[in-house]
Amino acid sequence: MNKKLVEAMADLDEDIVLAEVKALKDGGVPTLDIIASLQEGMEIVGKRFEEKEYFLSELIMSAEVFNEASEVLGGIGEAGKAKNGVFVLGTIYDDIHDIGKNIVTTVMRSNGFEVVDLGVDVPTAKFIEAIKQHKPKVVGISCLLTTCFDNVKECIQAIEDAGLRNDVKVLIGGGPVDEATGKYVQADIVAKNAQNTVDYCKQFVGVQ
Ligand code: B12
Repeated sequence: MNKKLVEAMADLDEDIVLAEVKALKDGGVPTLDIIASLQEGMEIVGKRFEEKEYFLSELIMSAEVFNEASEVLGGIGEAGKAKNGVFVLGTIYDDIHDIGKNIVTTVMRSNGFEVVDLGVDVPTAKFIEAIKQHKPKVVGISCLLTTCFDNVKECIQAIEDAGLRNDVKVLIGGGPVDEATGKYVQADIVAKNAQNTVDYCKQFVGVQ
């Protein structure tokens, strides 16, 4: 982790974040490592919000700084040829967080997956429709709100009720999601970051 970048992100110091991201990028630091530091800074933003040191305006500001930093990074990777099959991904209904999901989308595309990104606040029916239409081997559900864990559980149960659960592996991810959440919602895998997601999906589709 780059301490200066983590702290600047946590302090919402836009100028330092952008300068540091540029310096790291120019110094050849891998994009995903830079994102990991930004993500750690966002963790601290979240904690400060919980502790009422920050308010909603700071959360909004953090998203803006993160998105600007992503622009400095100039895209996380080129979309490769989609040879590894389809990955359907969306943020569960009632949740509009999409920064992490968008990173996963980009990194999966640059690793040869065709990503069908369903967006945010995605209803269960839309996941099921997309599974029937695109026949993915892996489905990803992003969830950043503990209040939405039951929605994820309901969605995975509905995939099973539709007779599709044996056809797909379900990966979940998002800040507060952990192994216990994975068990609760009956997901196959919990991924902590975009690189994990790529590794698991490659395993599932049988590529190195
Ligand atoms: C930025 C932010 C916002 C922005 C979101 C902007 C956007 N376009 O996404 C805004 C301001 C809109 C927002 C709103 C709210 N937020 Co908010 N937000 C955050 C914050 C600070 C950062 C999230 C983020 O982008 N992190 C950076 C990305 C890169 O990390 P990530 O999402 O975790 O993604 C990585 C991995 O998790 C993984 N991943 C992510 N998704 C997926 C999916 C799959 C399938 C896989 C495999 C992997 C994977 O890969 C990603 C890349 O490595 C978090 C704090 C936190 N630490 O999470 C709070 C946080 C999630 N928010 C929170 C809250 C409470 C809210 C609000 C309810 C606030 C309010 N009172 O209105 C609203 C909810 C609105 C809604 N209905 O969704 C709480 C949730 C608490 C809880 N227990 O549920 C948090 C945890 C803050 C806190 N500690 O209190 N928020």
